[in-house]
Amino acid sequence: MAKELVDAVGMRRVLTRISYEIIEKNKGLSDIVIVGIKTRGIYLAQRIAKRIDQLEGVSVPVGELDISLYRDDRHEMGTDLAQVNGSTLPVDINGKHVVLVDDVLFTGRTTRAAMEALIKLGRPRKISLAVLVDRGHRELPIRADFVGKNIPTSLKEQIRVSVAEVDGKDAIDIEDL
Ligand code: 3GP
Ligand code: 5GP
Ligand code: MG
Repeated sequence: MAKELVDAVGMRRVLTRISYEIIEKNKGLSDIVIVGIKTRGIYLAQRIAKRIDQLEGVSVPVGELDISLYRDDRHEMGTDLAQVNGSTLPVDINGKHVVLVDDVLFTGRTTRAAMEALIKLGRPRKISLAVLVDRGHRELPIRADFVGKNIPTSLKEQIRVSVAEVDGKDAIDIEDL
């Protein structure tokens, strides 16, 4: 059974807050590139960029990374391999501050793979991480700089992130596996 934790209005507020935090920590915004991770992170990245433009009048470039997690058949921790399938980066990331955006931060393996992909593409001055939800259970020493919601979960639960562009609505739900 799914339980809604955040509705569309709440999600807009969270993304607005993250946008303000990115603005606050990056005076000028001139060397920022926002990079969304695979499906839903891409739409969240686009929304943050749009909000920053509305608030500051600065058009921040948005790129995309496609990272897949290959799981062993057993659904256990420590068995995922994160692999990069593709990327579209609008600008050279050398010397830039890249803000990675993902929907859910869990073990940290996706973020690690994303950082490796970025470093192969260039030498960013800095990499930050923004996530809509941190559900805990890290397996690597990775943390997010900008967190929408901290939602502690058990391994028997999962977070469902819905975005209007893909799912027809905006919401964050928690459900039992
Ligand atoms: P996303 O591509 O928008 O991030 O992995 C495919 C989808 O399944 C993901 O959408 C994600 O939202 C959802 N999902 C739910 N639980 C998990 C999980 O534990 N691992 C991964 N990789 N995806 C999950
Ligand atoms: P990690 O690599 O940190 O284990 O997992 C992060 C990636 O897996 C994110 O891209 C996210 O989409 C997906 N993921 C992991 N756990 C969940 C979850 O509970 N809900 C959703 N929606 N995605 C998850
Ligand atoms: Mg994701």
